[in-house]
Amino acid sequence: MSDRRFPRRLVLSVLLSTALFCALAPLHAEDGSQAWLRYAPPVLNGIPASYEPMPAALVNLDSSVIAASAQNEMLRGIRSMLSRTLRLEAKIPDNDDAWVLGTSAELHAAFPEYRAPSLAAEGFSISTLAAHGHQYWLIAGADPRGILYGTFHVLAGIAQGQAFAQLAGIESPAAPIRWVNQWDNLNGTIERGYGGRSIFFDNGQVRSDLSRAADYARLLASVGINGCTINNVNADPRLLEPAMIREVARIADVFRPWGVRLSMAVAINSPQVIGGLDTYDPGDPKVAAWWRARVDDIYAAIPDFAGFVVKADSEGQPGPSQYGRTPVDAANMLAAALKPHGGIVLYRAFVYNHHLDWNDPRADRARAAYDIFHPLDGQFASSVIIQIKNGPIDFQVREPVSPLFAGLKKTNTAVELEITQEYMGQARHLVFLPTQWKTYLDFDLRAGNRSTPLKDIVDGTSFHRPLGGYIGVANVGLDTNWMFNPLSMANLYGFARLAWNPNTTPDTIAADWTRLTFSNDPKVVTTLSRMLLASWHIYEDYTGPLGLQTLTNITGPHYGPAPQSQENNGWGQWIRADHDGVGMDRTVATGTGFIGQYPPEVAAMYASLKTCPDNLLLFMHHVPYTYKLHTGKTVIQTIYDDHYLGANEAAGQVKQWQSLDGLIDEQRYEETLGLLEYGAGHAIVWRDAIDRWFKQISGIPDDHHRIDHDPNRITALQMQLDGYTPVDVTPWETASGGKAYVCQVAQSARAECTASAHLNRPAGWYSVAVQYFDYRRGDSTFRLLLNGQPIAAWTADNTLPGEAPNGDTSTRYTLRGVPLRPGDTITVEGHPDDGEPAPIDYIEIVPEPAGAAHAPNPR
Ligand code: GCV
Repeated sequence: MSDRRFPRRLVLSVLLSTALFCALAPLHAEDGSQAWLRYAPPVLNGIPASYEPMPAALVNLDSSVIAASAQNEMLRGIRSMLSRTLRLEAKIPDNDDAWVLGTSAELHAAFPEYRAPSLAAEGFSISTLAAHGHQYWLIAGADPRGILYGTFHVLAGIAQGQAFAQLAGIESPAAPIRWVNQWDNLNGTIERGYGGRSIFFDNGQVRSDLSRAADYARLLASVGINGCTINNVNADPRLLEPAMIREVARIADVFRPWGVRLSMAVAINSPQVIGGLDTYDPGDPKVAAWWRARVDDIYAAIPDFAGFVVKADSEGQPGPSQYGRTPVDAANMLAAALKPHGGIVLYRAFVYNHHLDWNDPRADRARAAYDIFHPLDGQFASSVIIQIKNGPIDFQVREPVSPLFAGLKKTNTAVELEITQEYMGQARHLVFLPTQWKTYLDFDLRAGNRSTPLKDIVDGTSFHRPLGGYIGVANVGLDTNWMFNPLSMANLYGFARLAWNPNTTPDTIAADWTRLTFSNDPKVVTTLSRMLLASWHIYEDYTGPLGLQTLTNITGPHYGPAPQSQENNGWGQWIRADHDGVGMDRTVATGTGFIGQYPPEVAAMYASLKTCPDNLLLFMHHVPYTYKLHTGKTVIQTIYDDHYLGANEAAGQVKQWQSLDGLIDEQRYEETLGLLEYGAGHAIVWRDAIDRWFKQISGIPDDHHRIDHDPNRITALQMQLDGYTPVDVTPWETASGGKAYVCQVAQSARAECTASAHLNRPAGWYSVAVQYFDYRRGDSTFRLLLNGQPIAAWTADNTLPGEAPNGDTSTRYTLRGVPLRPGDTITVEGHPDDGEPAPIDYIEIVPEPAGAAHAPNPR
């Protein structure tokens, strides 16, 4: 096994010379560690003119550690972007212009003429003031966090080439709770984390070096995030042991200068597991006393501790149901312990039975949260927030908004969004999630037959709740670039922008993030924004369209295609596909009744086939494959076509990125290109698997006869094999004919196997793709030979999530610009390694358009 993320590729041919690559080598390398805080000089149109009379002095009126961070950030950002070192002054100079940082009250005390605008908590105001014949550029916060957020706002504006006057104005956060959850384990792994190991924990302890945790807090603060839950919601009770709390306090110490409050996920059975009690019954006074004592200890070590996140009675986690108690009993008991210190409880509504009866047509996991929590509305303490996933299932590529948001009118709620791309290609596929989240946040649930969009419910407006907000499951790791894929950080940034102001458009988020992360060059901004904005729909097209959910392997790593895994088990992510039709009937009349959980107007819209949107049709209804959508096309043909469309568009994204060669620094350009090329190849795996599966189960052919009829494809079965032998693939649809071809060297005592094809293609330039399987373990090596001449070599050293040939591990290597003549022989030669038998599926030989400038080959 190797920890290398991309295949090591060595192109042996002389098809493209090294000199050409050198000539193309663009800007200096960047590693992504600075994310959107690069503070690169704003080169677009030069430095904005209004920065020329920029004050040289900086005064910080506030003595808090948070304002000290703002002051230091100001010095750092101005130095880096504008090559100016601001002069720190202890008081406002009366003989010079100055930047002035402070709370509104402090500014008013310093400048009696200053009219302090009314700011919500953590809000800020940017303005100028003329006094004593001088100009003062003011960053006023409602409080120290407001000062810090205002400072980052100004620095982000400068980075994007905006004049100070353009930044003037007032901003306040939409909601008080803007937290990230990290699902970090004490052993240093991260559940559903794709960016390396934990920045907090290692080997059962808090890391000695918390510099990445401090950097993370700075990143979070720069976009207004004010809380971070540091551990997995599948919580380890050991986190509450006294020695551990002292260690965790070190994390809180590095968060504090950035205004990020620390929170912990807790296991409800902790009193029994680590407390020595014989029960964890929330109704038992000694259990409540145990929690009170633990909470007192936490606050002694972490005075600004934010509170607890609780996952209980869910996916095997212990919960109050063990004692016949409800979530109210558990949440209110914890709230009683925390409230005297100002702490809160985020109790998750992700509670469901994962042993549902597949044979029961009324059983429906989507109903669970509403069925359990709606009857409890009004009983939760005022410092409890119910943390609800955006949809009723589990972060699928598309779901309706959870009806529970409209069902809790007397309870605080927060929406939980998943930044880490668990069901969304796990940071290997490009999926810009703010586009998806915005459709959820804008969705109007019509509670009480009036406008109640989700964003107004969670910020407390719709039902006049004092608390509420946004939780994003982030799961950054020790990887230098935080999330493995340089483009994935757009999701963390976008989450924060929406949590601050849910009316921010995805276009604005994409453009701002691109400018801050890569470049102000208009071509970069336009091209990358377009790629980001299209990506969710593209991913939906080649995975699970029409409300089918992602169709990934739900009993495995949630990554590659495995539609059958949805069915016939207790997990309840069913799509009920059979020979005649597909979709979950969730109507009240004939189905599970889920639709009846929505307020009447929304329920009516989903219940009627006439008004149910196509993109959620199969989430709400079971229909025949021949059912015609609003587009006039049948369900089955739409499934086929969407998958072809999505895979084509994923290939198009590679070309769009390549158009930025030379405009992006080399390291991030190359990393991103490698991932986009991989993603485009995997989109083909998705397309073929899902279309094959639906063709088989429906028995209805594709109108365009594309499925398994690719004229450019030669399967291993059709090649001349030397050493390669077939094995069954599970699920069958993820390989041609359900077989992979493996090189079992141990059995044959040979070092390599080959698969050859005699070609009779017209003379010309071709690209040659080899579809093979790359397990997490083993680094098999491959060579490609043209008439015996080696033309490429690569290593299968990607760390894909699987140890068998299937949709998780199927990947491709493509060599472009191969000159073929009739009668040529192309050979794939595989050398197994460490139990990975150099498995192959097929080769694909595609003519390149005449005169086309070849995209460079893998480097
Ligand atoms: C932390 C899904 C994920 C789990 C996660 C769970 C949750 O089921 O696959 O890894 O557990 O959601 O949100 O609690």
